Amino acid sequence: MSSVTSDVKTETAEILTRLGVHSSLYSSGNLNAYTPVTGEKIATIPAHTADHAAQIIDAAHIAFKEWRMVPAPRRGELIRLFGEELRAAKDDLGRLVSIEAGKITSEGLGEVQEMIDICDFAVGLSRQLYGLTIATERAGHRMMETWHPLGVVGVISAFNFPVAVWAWNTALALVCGNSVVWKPSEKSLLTALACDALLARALKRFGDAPKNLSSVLLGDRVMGEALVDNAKVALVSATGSTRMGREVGPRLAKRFARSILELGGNNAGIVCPSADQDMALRAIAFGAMGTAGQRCTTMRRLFVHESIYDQFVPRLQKAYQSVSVGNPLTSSALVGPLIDKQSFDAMQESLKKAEAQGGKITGGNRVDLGLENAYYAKPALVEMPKQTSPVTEETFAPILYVMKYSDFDDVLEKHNAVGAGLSSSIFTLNLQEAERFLSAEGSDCGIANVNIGTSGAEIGGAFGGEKETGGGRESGSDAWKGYMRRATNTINYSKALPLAQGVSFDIE
Ligand code: UN1
Repeated sequence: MSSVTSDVKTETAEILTRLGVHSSLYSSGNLNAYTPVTGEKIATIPAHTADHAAQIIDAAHIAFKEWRMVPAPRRGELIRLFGEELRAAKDDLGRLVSIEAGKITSEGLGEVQEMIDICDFAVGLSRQLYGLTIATERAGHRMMETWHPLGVVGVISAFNFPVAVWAWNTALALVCGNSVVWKPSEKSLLTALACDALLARALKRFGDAPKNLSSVLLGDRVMGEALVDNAKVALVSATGSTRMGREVGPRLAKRFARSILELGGNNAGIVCPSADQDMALRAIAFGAMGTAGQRCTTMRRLFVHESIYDQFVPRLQKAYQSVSVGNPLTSSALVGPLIDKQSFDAMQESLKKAEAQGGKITGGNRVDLGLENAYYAKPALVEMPKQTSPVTEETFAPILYVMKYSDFDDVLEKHNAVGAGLSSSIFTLNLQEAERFLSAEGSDCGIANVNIGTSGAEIGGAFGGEKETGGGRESGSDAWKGYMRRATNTINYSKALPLAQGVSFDIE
């Protein structure tokens, strides 16, 4: 085992060197970096203090003041260069994501691709920060909207998408004229150092960007609090649990700061009588077992129509039994490790509760790879008699609760009867069912799909969800507006001063 460990550790150091991270940044300090692949410590990193955080935010604010006056298409050039750096570093950064988050190779690479995609999107956006021109009721007047940068944007990200979520926020924030301070998860510090180094390369090639345009805050929740409570931080975009959001949201609201919250998900699928079952099977397998169930968008609940239940669910069980679980660095397994023991324990706890509620479990056991501190688990499929706890809560692990339904209205109601509202999908070839699912009385989630799973969204759409998911939107569509402030401008080019609403106020 020690040779496996030292292999991973050595490879990590080699990757970090190639990505431009100096060894002094990860060879001593009070924060430990682990790999869930072997469960071993692979680096130690110095933590920032609250004083450092205040200085970093001050410096970012100075950078913002300069950056906001740089023309947006020129700001886009920085992101274009960053996209080039990411393309060149894709294999290394993807591998580092696999090492630090335990993702299988194609998902590690896919995450970096998501960064590249958002860079392309943001470059185009840098020439499209449009405002409206609006008809006015007054003669000789023009009314328009102007979009301005906001200030320092704080990004708080989670371990499970350690690089892509930062990139969604940073690419948009920077083309919109903001500076960025990032507090990554304590479980994914090395990928954060790597992203910072790659952006530094792009900044160097760019030439004249202000110093401290983008920084990383390394540490525990105190660093997150430093961002949340600092008046110079205009917006905090936070990804994590609903519990975290319940703390962050009100604190930001108290000082009238903006927030983009992307919190828990309890995403469901509905398999209707007319569904293409082969397609549904593949989509559900990826949605529920992919990334070892550690996506915000992971499918966690499944409703199957009673007329096909006995045909479809055994096929799903078979897929659960045969899915390969293994070391993502040395095998072609489809499911890698859980992030840590805490996560494995939470999974077992939920399975125990489900069993007590009449759940019938397939899988869910620990897979022994001879690595004491690594937590590999067979994904669990649990047939539930009813949607009781723990089905109604998010457990960040590969558990799919399956329930039978008979009536479409009833299943829509059950679908929406949980706190979270991130992603959802329906499998049907029936147009009425599909359209009703997407209608106002259908899915109440931020993402609603037909004949594809709940996870794996493209960057072009706005990403986020309703209710306890927090309501924020990141990534594509017009999510950029969340990173800017809108000014309504009215210009009078007449020689008179007509007042709106016909008000008269004539002084002598
Ligand atoms: C997350 O899990 O926080 O839609 C983000 C998806 C990915 C993003 C997930 N594009 O699954």
